Amino acid sequence: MSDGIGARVKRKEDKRFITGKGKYTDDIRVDNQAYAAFVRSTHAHARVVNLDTSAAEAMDGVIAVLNGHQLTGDGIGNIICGWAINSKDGSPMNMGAWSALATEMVRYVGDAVAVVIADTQAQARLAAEAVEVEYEELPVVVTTPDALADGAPQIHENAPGNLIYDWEIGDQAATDTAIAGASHVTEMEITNNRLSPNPMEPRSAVAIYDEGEDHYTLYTTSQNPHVARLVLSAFYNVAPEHKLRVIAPDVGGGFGSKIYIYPEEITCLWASMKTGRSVKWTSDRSEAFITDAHGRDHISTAKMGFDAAGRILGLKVDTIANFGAYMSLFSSAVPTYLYATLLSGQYNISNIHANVRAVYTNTVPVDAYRGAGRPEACYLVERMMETAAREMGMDPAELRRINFIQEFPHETPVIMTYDTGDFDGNMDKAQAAADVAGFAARKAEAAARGKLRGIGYSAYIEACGIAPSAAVGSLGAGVGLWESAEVRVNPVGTVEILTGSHSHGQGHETTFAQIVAERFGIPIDNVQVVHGDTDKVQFGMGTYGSRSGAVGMSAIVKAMDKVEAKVKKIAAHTLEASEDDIVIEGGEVKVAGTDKSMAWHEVGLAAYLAHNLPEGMEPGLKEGAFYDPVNFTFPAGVYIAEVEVDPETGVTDIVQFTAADDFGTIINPMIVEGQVHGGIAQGVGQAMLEHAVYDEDGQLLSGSYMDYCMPRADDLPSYTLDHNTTVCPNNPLGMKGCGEAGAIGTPPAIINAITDAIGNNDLAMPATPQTVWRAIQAAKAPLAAE
Ligand code: MCN
Repeated sequence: MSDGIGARVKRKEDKRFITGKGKYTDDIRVDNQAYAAFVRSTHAHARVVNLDTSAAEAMDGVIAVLNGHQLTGDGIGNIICGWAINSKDGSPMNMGAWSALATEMVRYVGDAVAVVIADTQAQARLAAEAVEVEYEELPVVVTTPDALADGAPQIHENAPGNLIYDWEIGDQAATDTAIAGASHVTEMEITNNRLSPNPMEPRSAVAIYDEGEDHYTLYTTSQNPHVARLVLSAFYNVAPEHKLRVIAPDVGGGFGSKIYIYPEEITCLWASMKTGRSVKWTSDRSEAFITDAHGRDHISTAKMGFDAAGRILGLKVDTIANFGAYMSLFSSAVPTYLYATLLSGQYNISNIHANVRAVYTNTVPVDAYRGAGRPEACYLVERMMETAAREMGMDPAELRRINFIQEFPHETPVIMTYDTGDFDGNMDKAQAAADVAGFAARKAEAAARGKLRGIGYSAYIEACGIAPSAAVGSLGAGVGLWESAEVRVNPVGTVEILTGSHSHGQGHETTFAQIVAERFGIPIDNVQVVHGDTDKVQFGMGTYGSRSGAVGMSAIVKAMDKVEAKVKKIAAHTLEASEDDIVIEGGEVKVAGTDKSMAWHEVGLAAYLAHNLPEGMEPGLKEGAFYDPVNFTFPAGVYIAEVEVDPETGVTDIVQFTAADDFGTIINPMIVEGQVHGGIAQGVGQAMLEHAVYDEDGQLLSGSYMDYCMPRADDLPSYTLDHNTTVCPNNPLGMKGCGEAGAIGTPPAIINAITDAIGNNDLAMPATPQTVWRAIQAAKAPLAAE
C-alpha cells in the first residue's frame, strides 16, 4: 500500500500550514470580542497591600478591571491540584493554593494580580499599566539549595521549609552495601539547567460565554482539551463540564508547556461571564518567558559503584527538583515517576536508590518540557557512565556494552519492566554510522589545526505511552491515561477518525490516516482525522509523553477491528459467503479464492441501506474504542556526538552527530526523522545554549531572545540517523514513541564529547564558550601550579 505503514507520505496538514491557512487560537474572531491584559507582579515575593484600579477603569475602551477577590468570591480558580505523591514517611505532599488572580500574596515575577478587559488589545494593555499595585516586598528565594536552607523565606504557609515532598524509590540499604563493596565508585554533582519552552505559537485563549444557553466555549492552545475541560470544571469550578466546550484548533507547538491549565484560561472564561463579552488573550514572547511553565531544574548528587570488571553494582541518587512558586498539574510526577523510574538506563543494575525532594522557589512554575524527567535521568546516568569509563581507563562504549541489559522482559529495581530492546545492536549501528574507528585520525587532524576534538556517547532509554492504568494505579494515582478513538465510515466509503490525541506539530493527520489507508485499502485523502474539540470527540487524554502513536493509534486500531468485523458480516451476507472467507484487500472486500467482491465504498453504502443488512444488524458503520496500554513502550538508542573546541575561545562546533534509535514499527519514517531532528535541536539547545536564569531578587534575566539563546540553523550539524527495530509486543502496531527521544539522548552525548575534548569532566550545561573556556583553564590549572 503506497500510503500505508512505512511510507514516507508528505504531511497532509502542511499544505494549510505553509500557505498560511492554519487556524490558530489567535485567528479566531467572534462577535462581541473584547481583549484581556493581565496586571502582573513585578516582584518575586510580596504582599499585595493595595490595588487601585480607578485610573484604569476610567480609560478609553475599558470594560472592566477584575481582581482576585472577585474571582475567589465567585468560588472560582483557587488552584490546588496536582498528581498526588506522598513523602516517604507517608505524609501527603504540601500543596500551596494558586489563585488564578492573586489576592493577598504574589510569589513570582509574572504572577497575575488583576485583569483588564477592554475593547481592543492596545486599550487593555495600556490600562493594565495604569493599574496601581502597592506591594510590601518579602524576602526572596530563587535557587534550589537556598529553598531548603535553614531560615529560608517561607513561600507557602502549608509547605514548611518550602518542601513539597521528600520521596524515595528503591532499596537504600542494599544500594549502600553494594556501593560500599565496589572496587571503583564514581561520584558526581549534576545540575540539569532550567529551560524555557518557547513553542513558536505563544499561548492564547478565546472565551465565549453564551448567557442564553448558560454555556461556555473556550478556544485555547492546549495539548489536551478534554483534560482542560475536566480540570476547569471539576477542580477550578469555572463551569459545569457539560456546559463547557473546549476547542484546541491548530496549535503551533507545545513541547509539554501547553498541557496545563493556566490562570489565563480560567480568568478569561470567568471574565467573559462577568462582562458579557467574548474575551481574547494572547501572550507575547515577553509574557511567555515569565508565565509559561519552565522545564528541568534539578540538582543531584550521585554515586555509582563498579566491580573490577566494570559491572555496575549500585547507583545512589539524591535529587532536589525546583518546582517554582506553585505546583502545576503534572509537576509532582516529573521528578518521581518520570525521572527516578528510569535511573536504570539501559543497564543491568541490581541496586538503585533515589531520593527526590521537591521545593518551592519564587520563580515561574516548573513542569514537563519535552522528555519531562527522562532527559534528567538520562543525563545523570550517561554522564556517570562516561565519567566512570574515563576514571577506570575503559572505553566508554565497552563499559556500556558490559552493562547493557540483554534479556527481556527486564524488571529494574525502580519498578519499570522493559519489554524489548537490542542495546548492543543500537550501539553497533551508531558506531558504524559515526565511523568511530576513524575518530583517532580525525582527532589528530583537528589537533594539527589547533582544535580539540572529542567524542561522546549517550545510550538513552525512555518510557513512552503514558500511562497504563494498572501501572499508574499501582503507584497510588487514581487515574490512568488511556486513549479513545472513533472510526466512522460514511456511506460513500470515506472515513473519519475521531481521536482523543492532539496534534500540535507531530503530523497525526497524516500518520493516523496512514494506518486507516493500510487497513481498509483506501486512499489516504479519503481519511479525515478529527481532534481537538470536546464537542466532536467524546473524551481523550491528549498528547504528551510520546503516547499518540502507541496509545492513540492503538485505540484507532481497536475501533478498526470492530469496523472490520461488521464489514465482514455485511460482505458475507451480500456475497453469500462465510465471514471467515472475507478479506479486505486493495480497496475491495473479497471472498478469498474467488472473483466475488464488493468495492469498499459499496460496503460503506450497504451499511446504511438497512433493508440489505443481515437480520438484526443495526444500520451504520461507526465504532468506538478505548485503549488502555498494558505497559509503557521503551524506545532506546545510542547517540554519538563529535565536537571540535577552539582552546583559545571555548567556541565549540558539533562536527558530527549520529543517532541510532529503536522506535519499534515506524509508520512514517519521514515524520519520525523530523521528530528526531527537532528533538536533537532542543537537546543541543539545552546542552550548549539555553538557560533560564534568575537573579537573587527573582527577576528573570533571560527574559527575551537577547538573553535566552535558542538554537539556530548554524548551531546545528547535519545529523546522521539510523534505525534498529525491535517490535513492541504490547501494542497492536508494535510502535514505540519517537517524539522526545532527541531531546533526551542529545545533552549527555554533547557534554560527554566536549569534556572528552577538553580533558575536564566537570562541565555544566549550557556549555557556552565562556563555560567551556573556564573548564579548559581549570583543567590546565594543576599543570600551571606544578
Ligand atoms: N510515529 C511513527 N512511528 C513510530 C512512532 C511515532 O510514525 N514508531 C509518528 C506518530 O504517528 C506521530 C509522530 O510520529 O505522527 C509522533 O508520535 P509519538 O512519538 O507517539 O509522539 P506524540 O504524537 O504523542 O507527540 C508527543 C511528543 C512530545 S511528548 C513532545 S514534548 C513533542 C513531540 O511530540 N512536542 C512537539 N514532538 C513535537 N513536535 C512538534 N512539531 N511540536 C511539538 O510541540
